[in-house]
Amino acid sequence: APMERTFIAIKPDGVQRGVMSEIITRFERKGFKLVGIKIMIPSKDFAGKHYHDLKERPFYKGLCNFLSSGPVIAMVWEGEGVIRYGRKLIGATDPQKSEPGTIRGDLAVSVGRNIIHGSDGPETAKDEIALWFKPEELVTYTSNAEKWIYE
Ligand code: DAT
Ligand code: MG
Repeated sequence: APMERTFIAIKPDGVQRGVMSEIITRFERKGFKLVGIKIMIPSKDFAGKHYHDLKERPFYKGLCNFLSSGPVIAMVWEGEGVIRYGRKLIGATDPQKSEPGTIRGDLAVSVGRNIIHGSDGPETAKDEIALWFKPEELVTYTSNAEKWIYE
């Protein structure tokens, strides 16, 4: 898989529950590289933009209100296959259906409080990174471990 970037956010429930380091650790241990990170409280309008694909869903308003209810850790992670594999690390949308071993499977119980967001494909990754980060907020660097992670 080619080198790619994905947008990952720890939602207000994940921040409040004190699992941000646990989540970062899982991406880091896998071998993915953190290239952007910040903490912010998104406005409702901003949350609406982030979730615009779900505008017609009955839970849209509640979802946007929730995302803007407290601090969010916004991140960009880089690596081969990170978009698809990031979703694997996160687990199914409904934590009742997420496998044990996944972030939602291990750390969450209900769909409206599933603690983390991850881009679902190359297009959304591109759009979400552009929405949350200015280009100069993302860093390009070589990790010392890279030669031990990639052939
Ligand atoms: P994901 O976050 O796994 O990409 P999604 O994009 O379909 O899932 O939905 C975005 C978020 O909306 C999801 O993380 C939690 C919330 N959500 C999804 N389906 C829901 C439902 N049936 N009831 C309440 N909230 C829901
Ligand atoms: Mg989604």
